[in-house]
Amino acid sequence: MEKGMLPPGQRLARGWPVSHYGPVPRFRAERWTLQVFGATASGDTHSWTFDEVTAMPRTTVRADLHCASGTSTTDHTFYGVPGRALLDLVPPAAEVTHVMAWAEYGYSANLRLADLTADTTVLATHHDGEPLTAEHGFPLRLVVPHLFGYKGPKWLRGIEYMTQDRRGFWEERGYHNIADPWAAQRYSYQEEEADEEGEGDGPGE
Ligand SMILES: Nc1nc2c(c(=O)[nH]1)N[C@H]1C(S)=C(S)[C@@H](COP(=O)(O)O)O[C@H]1N2
Ligand SMILES: [Mo]
Repeated sequence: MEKGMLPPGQRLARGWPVSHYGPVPRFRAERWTLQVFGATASGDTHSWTFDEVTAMPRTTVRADLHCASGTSTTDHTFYGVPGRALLDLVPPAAEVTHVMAWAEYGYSANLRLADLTADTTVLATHHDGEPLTAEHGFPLRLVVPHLFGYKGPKWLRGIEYMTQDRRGFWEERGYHNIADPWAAQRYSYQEEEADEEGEGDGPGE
């Protein structure tokens, strides 16, 4: 992205500050799994250890991150499993329209299926060539660069396939269900003003 190209109402943060709700979990490899569950085509739940996740297909994505509170950080390089690859490994039932991304301590974020399969969506293990730090989501963090940061859970533990939409953690607490930063979709009250394309009129526009 060109310098200065930030979504409306966003300002550049210095460095990469840490922002999340609640404590940072400790990683215990022997207890850790990534699960894909819900409306899978087979009806089965799939579960991988962290070592198995690192054997999945990998990709590198360059991304900017936008927090709904108004700060952005730019030029991140994330490395990890493309969201698309999970769908290939565990085909969803034909009726699946949305997913819930689940993290430690019950944090969750709902996404449209197309958000998970987007080219730049990645289950990241690395940032700028190094394993993620604990504060930024080690061992696994979902990165959805085309949506506000709350759609990208740190400490990711599961993907639930859903046959209808259901609101996640911040979406239930007044934040926008879609969260497109370029449309300034910050708050759930904007959903009522949305037009048929689902575009919200954000503050300051
Ligand atoms: N598990 C979890 N993931 C989370 C959050 C959280 O509270 N818990 N906050 C989200 C929000 S609102 C933002 S803006 C980004 C911030 O990520 P960063 O600290 O790496 O910039 O993490 C997202 N992922
Ligand atoms: Mo955020």
